Amino acid sequence: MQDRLFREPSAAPAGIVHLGLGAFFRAHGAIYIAEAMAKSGGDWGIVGVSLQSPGTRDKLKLQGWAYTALELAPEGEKPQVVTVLRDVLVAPEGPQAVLDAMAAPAVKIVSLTVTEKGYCHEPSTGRLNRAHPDIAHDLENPLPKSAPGFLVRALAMRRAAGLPPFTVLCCDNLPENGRVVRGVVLELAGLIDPALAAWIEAEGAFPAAMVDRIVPATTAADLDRLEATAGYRDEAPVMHEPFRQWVVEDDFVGAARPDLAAVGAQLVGDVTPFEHMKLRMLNGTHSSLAYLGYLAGYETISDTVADPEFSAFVRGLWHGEIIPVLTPPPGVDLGAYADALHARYANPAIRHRTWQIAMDGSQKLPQRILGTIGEARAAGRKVPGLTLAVAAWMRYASGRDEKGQPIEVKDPLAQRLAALWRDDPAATVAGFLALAEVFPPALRDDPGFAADLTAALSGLIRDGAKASLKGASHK
Ligand code: CS2
Repeated sequence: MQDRLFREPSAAPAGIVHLGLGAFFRAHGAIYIAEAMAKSGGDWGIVGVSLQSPGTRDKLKLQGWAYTALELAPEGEKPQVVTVLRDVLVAPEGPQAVLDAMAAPAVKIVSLTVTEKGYCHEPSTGRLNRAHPDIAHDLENPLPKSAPGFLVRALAMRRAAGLPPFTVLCCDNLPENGRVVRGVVLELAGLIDPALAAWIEAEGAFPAAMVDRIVPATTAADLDRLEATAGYRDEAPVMHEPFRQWVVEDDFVGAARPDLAAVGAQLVGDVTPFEHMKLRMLNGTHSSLAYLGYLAGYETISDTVADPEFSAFVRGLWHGEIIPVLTPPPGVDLGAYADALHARYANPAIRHRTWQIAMDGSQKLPQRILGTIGEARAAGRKVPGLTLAVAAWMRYASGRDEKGQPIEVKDPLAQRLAALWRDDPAATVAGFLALAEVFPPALRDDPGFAADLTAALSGLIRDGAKASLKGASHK
């Protein structure tokens, strides 16, 4: 047995550049792509790009870009060595090298997992946030900082070189993610060079995609455990559940893509119903459990749903609030989907921290929770559970837990959110509801919602998260 994981990197050209080389992509898209190449061939090796820090690159470099993906099932663990990466670049160290990689003739696809906030858009409208400091920078400088900036500048290089554009494949948890990234790219390109925007609009492709796999952050204990069982040291493994799903709109420039269908991805004409189902049923309840579970003192999602009251609460969210206003994708039974989600959450091998999921609530709530609330209220339906979840987010964002202890709130709006907290719950609710980038007009202008949210927040402050579940549960 070798001491450290190492594989000789392949010299075959890369067909994909991936922006945002976090654990999720390495445990999801990269594995599908590696399997598709093994099955059907093609030069689809990946150049990974870290947009922020060199940590992942430094570790993977020692391993020839190889890493272990460790499947965590209730019945045991299964390692798989993934060798699909050809190189890893760190954008702040060398933005030109990233642009050159994206403009290489062999590259057909640029995929992205840069998290919700990485698109520099306004979550409630989907439009480019021109006041974003990175966008302001990228408008003035040819060497970008933001993901939209890299896409636009690299597409400009391709156009100048007479190459076709690459397909932009967004793999973040945004509704109609292809349309959103297309919108921000066209808007930014239009501000730089209207002819470039017209070319991208005519020639480009921005397929939508629904991505799904639960990937908790890797811990130091995971590294040691893997070393003990696998017999080698891997400094950058990723942890994931057995389940995976990838539903992709089949719209690629020149139809050039890995044979994803051969390895279980679904290539469809319309991803929207799959996206809605996943964002609202999975991510919506994930966030609800994250805020309420954290406030109730639970460290992980599996700990949270092991509490029978939380288990009943989340089933109530699905059956009483979310499913009634959801159109199922063709052939999908939403009740069975909910049961499968519950089993995935309960997987004790996955230590997915409530704190991790609670991150960036201001960017996540609109598509995960607020859309359902808006549609349910418009249909005259009560949604006490999701309303309680929004109140729990507000309480969490105050930065103090139920025992008065500080919470490390990670959110681009963290400071503004904390400053909205008042002694009077109605005033707190009014302050939050005024956040136009989070709350859609229909909820901002709905006095009934403000009243329900105020009642939920008052109860949460008075009784605590766990005791508040009862009043918000469905039979
Ligand atoms: C989670 C997601 O961190 C979060 O916000 O809700 O990362 C979730 O685990 C994935 O979307 C599952 O596919």
